[in-house]
Order: sequence, then C-alpha cells, then structure tokens
Amino acid sequence: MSGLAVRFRELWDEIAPVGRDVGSGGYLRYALTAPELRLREWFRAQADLRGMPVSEDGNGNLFAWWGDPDTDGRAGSGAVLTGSHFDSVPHGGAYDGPLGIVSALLAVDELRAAGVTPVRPVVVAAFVEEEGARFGVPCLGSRLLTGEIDADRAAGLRDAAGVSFAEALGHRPAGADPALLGRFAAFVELHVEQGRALVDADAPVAVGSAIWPHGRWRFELRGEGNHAGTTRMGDRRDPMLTFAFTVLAANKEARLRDAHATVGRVSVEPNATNAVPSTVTGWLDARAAAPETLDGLVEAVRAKAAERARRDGTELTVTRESATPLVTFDGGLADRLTELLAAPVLPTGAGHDAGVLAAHLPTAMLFVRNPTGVSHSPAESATDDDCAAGVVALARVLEELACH
Ligand code: HGY
Ligand code: MN
Ligand code: MN
Repeated sequence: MSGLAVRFRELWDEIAPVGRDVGSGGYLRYALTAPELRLREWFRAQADLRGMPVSEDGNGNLFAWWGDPDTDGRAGSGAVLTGSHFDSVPHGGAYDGPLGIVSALLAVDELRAAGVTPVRPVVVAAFVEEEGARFGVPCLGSRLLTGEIDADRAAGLRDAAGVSFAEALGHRPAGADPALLGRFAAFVELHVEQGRALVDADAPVAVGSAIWPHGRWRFELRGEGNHAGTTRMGDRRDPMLTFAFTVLAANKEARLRDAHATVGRVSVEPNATNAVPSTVTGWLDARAAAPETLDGLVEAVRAKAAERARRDGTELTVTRESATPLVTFDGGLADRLTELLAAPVLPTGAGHDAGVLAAHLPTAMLFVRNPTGVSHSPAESATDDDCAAGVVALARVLEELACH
C-alpha cells in the first residue's frame, strides 16, 4: 500500500468508529447530534493542526481556510472551495460525505509536502444536513448559504422528536451569505461513487458531468381508524391499501420511464397491529435523467394514488418537500479537470451540495470508485488505494485552480 494510502487509512480510522451502529455496521450521524458534533470537533482539531482557521456561516456550515484569512477566518476573493458533509442517512455508509472532507485535508497536506503555496485561498467545507435525514430537507446547509431555502422555513424544520433546526443549531440560521459565497471562485466536491460505473470503466476516479433532477414528495393518506377484528372489509376506509397501491404504482411508472422511484420511509397512525390505520404517510423519492420525465413520473404516481383513494374512500394530500433541478456541472471546469486527470466523465442520480452550489459558482465533482456500487447502506465501500488516488486527483485539481 502507498504511503498516501497508509496516511489515508490513519486519518480515516480516527473517524470510522464515530456514529457507527454496532448492530448494522452502518452510521447514525444525524446533523447536529452527538456523533456529528464529534466529527465537527474533529474537523476543527484537524484544521487547527494545519493552521487553518475555521469559520462558521451562521447556518451550521464550517469552513477551514488555507491562505490569507483575515481576523474572522474569512479571506480574500477567488478562493477555491472543496469539502463535503459529515451527516449520514440512517445506517448509511462510511464514505458518503466524510470521504470528501478527509480527502480535502489530505490534499492540502500533499500540496504542502510538495512545497506548493496557493496564490488564492483553499477552503475545506463541512456542510450541515446534506442528507436531510434529520430535518427532512437535503442539502439544507448549502441551500441556506445560497439563499435557496428561506431561513425562517429552515429554522422551523423539526426532527422526529420535535426539535427544530434552530434549536439544534442553537440560534436562528443566518440564511443567505452572498458576501461569503462571493469569496469563492469554484467548488470541487470529491465523493464516493454511488454506483459501479468506475468498476466497469476500470478507473479509480471520474469527473462528474451532471446530477439528475430529483425531489421528495410527501403522500398523506387519511382514512378511518377502526378495530381490526370487528370491522368488515367492505366497511373500511383503509389508507394502507391506498398507500400499498401507490408504492406499486411508483415502481411501475418509474420502470416505464427508465427513471427511479423509491418509497423508503413511511409512518402509520396509530401503528397498531390490531387497528385499521387512520393515517398513512409515505415519502416518494423520484429521480429521472430529464426534468420532463421526472414531472411525468410524479404526476402519474399522484394520479394513480388519487384514483385508488377514491375507490378506498380515503383522502390524499401530496406535498413537494424538496426539489433539485437538472444540474449540469460547469462545462469549462469539468472539461479542464477531465483533461487534467485523463479521467472518465459520469452523470449521477445522487444529490450533493455541489448540485446546489452549481447554480451560484463554477462547480465540479470527482467520484472515487466504489467496488460494491452500493451506497446509503453499510455495504458502501472504497479501497484505501482508490481513496489515495482520489486525494492525488483532488490535490492536482486544487493546485490547478488555486496555485497559478
Ligand atoms: O439523496 C441523495 O441523493 C443524497 O445522497 N443526499
Ligand atoms: Mn448521500
Ligand atoms: Mn453525499
């Protein structure tokens, strides 16, 4: 194993146990909860070891600065931003998010070891609540920074225990920060691939070309709670029936469109074995290569659910909770990195903070090979050698963008 792969493994092992569930081997790193707060403190300590002041943007996003920080940790214009997120989905993998942050810290080390000094600041970010696993809106931190979500709406988002984002943050989020955003000339996010394209391409690193449009829709189905043992089948208004039909419809309509539809989260009231439910709420995660395909998919699922609700005597409410348009990464930057790295180019169906920032500054993504291709699961993986190749690639990109 290369020296860099050994250094990667050493740094990686410092965070690997944080938030790992003993039972599943997956991670429970919800934004601003104890495990993620420990990772934020680790990040601050690592930045301190590197003499990189850390600023916070008032939304929970952290920024470690290499080069020209003034008193409050902010710096001059033209900074090159990199980094990713620490938070995970429930029982998620180790690499989704943290790999981008650890790789960025090691890329700074590599450049320094090579005697390289940036002429513009290099900034490593840790964005808050990228997965939306606690407060329901993905990329919450980057959406706040860019003004893509209203600070008051974000402040009022609540987790399953009823804790608001503002309470978890300790204050009302500051919201859009155009002055800070204006300090960055580009953003490059390194991320573990969430698929097997790099396995098939037999390459350790790829450059991102686009992010599929995608979003989350809440399907609320209301019926009539009743006794499971005394209520005749013909007398029921059972929202679970409508919900089950909706899930099957989503699967079929997605397949018909070569799109992706997932219902991985459901809540049932009263959620008792011997009670016909009164309410069933399910969340549809829908994604497609083209916006019009996505729109058609969601409308087809909504129409099928509404038709079934009429038959079941249940009431349906569909609410869009978040949406990300088709993101095409900055062609000039992507081309420049593709040529620099002689790497393949990949689209992705996964959302990222880079997908939010891409509307505000030149943005690119690097993907690191994932042998299983699996993500949002304990089976997510990457080899130390491929992670080292990711660090080398990111260091070359940062040198290209910040050192000339
Ligand atoms: O859902 C996504 O695609 C991302 O992992 N947040
Ligand atoms: Mn993810
Ligand atoms: Mn991610």
